[in-house]
Amino acid sequence: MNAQSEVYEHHGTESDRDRLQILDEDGNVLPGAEEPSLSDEELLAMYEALVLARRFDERAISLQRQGRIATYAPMTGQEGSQVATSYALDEDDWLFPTYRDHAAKHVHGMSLSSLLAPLRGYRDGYSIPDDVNVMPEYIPIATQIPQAMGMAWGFKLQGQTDHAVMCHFGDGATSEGDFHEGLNFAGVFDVPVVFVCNNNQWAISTPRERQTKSETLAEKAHAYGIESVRVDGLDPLAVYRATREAIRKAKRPGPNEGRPTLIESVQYRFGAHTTSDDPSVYRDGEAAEWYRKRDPVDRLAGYLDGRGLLTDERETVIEARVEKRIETAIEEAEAIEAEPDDIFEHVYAEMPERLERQRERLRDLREKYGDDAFSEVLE
Ligand SMILES: Cc1ncc(C[n+]2csc(CCOP(=O)(O)OP(=O)(O)O)c2C)c(N)n1
Ligand SMILES: [Mg+2]
Repeated sequence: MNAQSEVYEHHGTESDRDRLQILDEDGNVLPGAEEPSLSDEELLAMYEALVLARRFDERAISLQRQGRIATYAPMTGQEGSQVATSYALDEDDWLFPTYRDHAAKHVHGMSLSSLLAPLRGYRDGYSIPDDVNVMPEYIPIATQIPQAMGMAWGFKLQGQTDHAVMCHFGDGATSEGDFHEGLNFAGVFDVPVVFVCNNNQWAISTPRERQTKSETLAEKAHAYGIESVRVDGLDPLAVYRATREAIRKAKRPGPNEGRPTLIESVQYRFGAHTTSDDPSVYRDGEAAEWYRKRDPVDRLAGYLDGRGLLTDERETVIEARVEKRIETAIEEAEAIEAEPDDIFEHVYAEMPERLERQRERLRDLREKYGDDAFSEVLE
């Protein structure tokens, strides 16, 4: 551990500040907390989506280690918030995700295999089916914020008040100009957009305390005349309630309605930034322990158990169904033939000579050794 992480990685501090919470760390409803109005079926479906996300993440990391997919951004610890925010959307609403929002994308309509296909180099992997309102994931930090705001503003100008737009980004994104421009514009023009800041405490190796001197990220909304809410991002019911209210507010006509909201969802990135990162170099496990005790999957399980909804049999059925769905998704994604030449396409209108030379070199190598040789190297 280096000196910097010693200073900045203290547990609890972030989450001890005010935040909306419904469940305690074991999944009991806190005194005076208001549960969202979700049916038993909806709660169980949400729980199954959480289990699916957790297992998918484990499998995806393992697939990357086996050389079967490219670099992957893990989401364990953050899936409770992802699932809950997407559950709060209506079907016609739009989602602008980042590279980490696999579960949010899936809950809003992307198939599991389509989450894996682009990571296998499939050229059309990032294209979105016509009936799914999810933008391709954004890798350049914060660029989705003005774009999401723009789409929502467009809906407003066209009088399409049945659409809201939800935009995900991380704590690191709040230091980008795009964040400030997007929020300012949304505030001035009453744009029906919901900004969800997934504060997982780290932007690769930069801790949250080094990102800003602001006490919370939610308070940044104040400068732009936008309402904000700070929510326990490991409490799926609290996240659902906060997001649902923000979506309703975005769509409600009337004075002070049809307005944007900034949600700061306080989480922790349990794993590495991506499969190319080693977090042990810049942080120790202490803070993680604090958050792990509040694991979103266990907490929702505790809540369902308390309501008599989660029997052992039901758990077994859910696990089996989830395993099967992931297995099928992997088979589907691996059945798609990717064309290695495609990595050189669609970047330049006219391919520079440098790239042409690289493409020729790859073609020569493939001809000489065959594609199986490449798989062996990866194995
Ligand atoms: C404009 C831009 N600058 C730098 C990067 C390199 N980069 C990739 S991820 C990342 C950290 C982002 O942190 P955060 O916004 O907190 O999101 P998280 O990865 O924690 O979900 C950076 C700096 C990038 N992708 N885009
Ligand atoms: Mg982050």
